[in-house]
Amino acid sequence: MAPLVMGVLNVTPDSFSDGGRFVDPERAVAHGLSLAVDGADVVDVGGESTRPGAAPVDEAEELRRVVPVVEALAPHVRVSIDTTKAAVAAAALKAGATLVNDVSASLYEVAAAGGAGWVAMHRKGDPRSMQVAPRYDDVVAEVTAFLVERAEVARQAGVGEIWVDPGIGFAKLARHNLLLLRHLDTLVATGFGVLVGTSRKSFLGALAGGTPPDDRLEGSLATAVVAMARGAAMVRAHDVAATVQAARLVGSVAS
Ligand code: PMM
Repeated sequence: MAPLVMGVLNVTPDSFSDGGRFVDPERAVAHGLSLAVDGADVVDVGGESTRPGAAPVDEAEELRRVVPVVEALAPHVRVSIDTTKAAVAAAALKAGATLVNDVSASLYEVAAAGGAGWVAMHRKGDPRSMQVAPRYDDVVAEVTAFLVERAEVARQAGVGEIWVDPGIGFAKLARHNLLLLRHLDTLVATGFGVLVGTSRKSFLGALAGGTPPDDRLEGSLATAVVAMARGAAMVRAHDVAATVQAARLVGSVAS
């Protein structure tokens, strides 16, 4: 089976690659629908930027950004809510989302209560502090142990669909990201579904000699293919049509 593709829909003024483009709800919904037409299996709606250095958004503002968009998209495509706030996750589930994409790896109780799936992502610190000299003795072992612990707790709490995500670019230097991709089989071997998001991230720009976010399609696809070939069952991407094509190819080669 081809790996799944989660399309990114940031309803924020300040995300690193598409910030400001989809703050207007009508434009956000139109873009979400176009991601579905392009073949996204899930559209990931986020109202707070998680990029390094981003300022926090208050709950009322985040709710105002995401709830109408989730409501409009949910009849047409599976919707995940990218948030670290329990109230936002709960409201989005009520509005029709069925997956909580949780970069804080802490909202499993909301997912359990709403009968939704849950993504646990690894990060250290918050967006303001996370790129300040991240240090690991063994990044693969540490990320894997953290995610397995979170996933087990979520399973005990009654979450039926659990995904784990190494959090590429979250409190990680380029070499940490490369190690996590190179050894993705370690995470895959845990038996939990693995989601990977490399799309347009800064380490791709750095490794390609300084390309800006909009010029990182090649690096995004190359790393998504590596992740899928190593067993990722879902990749998170901005360029959905191209990534779906790559995912189908990986699926055909693998089966
Ligand atoms: N990356 C971003 C936001 N949310 N969620 C998961 N599960 N995995 C990721 O790698 C991830 C995420 C940052 O990228 P964006 O600002 O383009 O959304």
